[in-house]
Amino acid sequence: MKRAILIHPDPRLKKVCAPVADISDELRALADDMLETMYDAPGIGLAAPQIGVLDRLIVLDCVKEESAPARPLVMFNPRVVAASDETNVYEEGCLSIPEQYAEVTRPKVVDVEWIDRDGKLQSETFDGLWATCVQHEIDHLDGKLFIDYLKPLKRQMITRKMQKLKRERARA
Ligand code: K1U
Ligand code: ZN
Repeated sequence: MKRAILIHPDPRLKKVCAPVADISDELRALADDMLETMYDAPGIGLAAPQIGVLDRLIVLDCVKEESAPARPLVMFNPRVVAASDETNVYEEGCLSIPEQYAEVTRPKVVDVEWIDRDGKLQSETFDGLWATCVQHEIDHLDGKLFIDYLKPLKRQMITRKMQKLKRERARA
């Protein structure tokens, strides 16, 4: 089932999410809903707080080529265990901040550990767009948005645009 994506500013997007204890069928169904919502948007990632669920759960699929097979990843309790000194600048977007983009600098390569949908501990090294996206999604679990990396004036400008967008959507 497709879920509604929260738009910034929303207090739920500023909360630190709670770790999940056991991987239940209910959590697996939530992950499936998040993948459906992400692909429909379309996006390359989604974090549970973006649909109002304050659990440490993210999904991502950064395969861009139409001809390549999809690679949906579901990560419970993901954490960056190592990060490169080398950084990468990427023009990021966010499904909770539609049509706003800005350059963010992050470690280029990260090692991430997480629990998969079968309850198994996984780890992988991510580079390039995958590394940017997984860091962006883990930030969501800590109540952090990509605009928090920007100068206050730019962040305020984007926040005001989103307040206006929300007012317009509420009227429609
Ligand atoms: O977390 C989110 O809101 C999803 C976000 C992830 C992200 C994008 C760019 C850099 C870091 C993280 C998005 O998916 S925004 C949409 C987007 O980037 C995209 C949409 C369709 C095709 C390709 C990219
Ligand atoms: Zn986002």
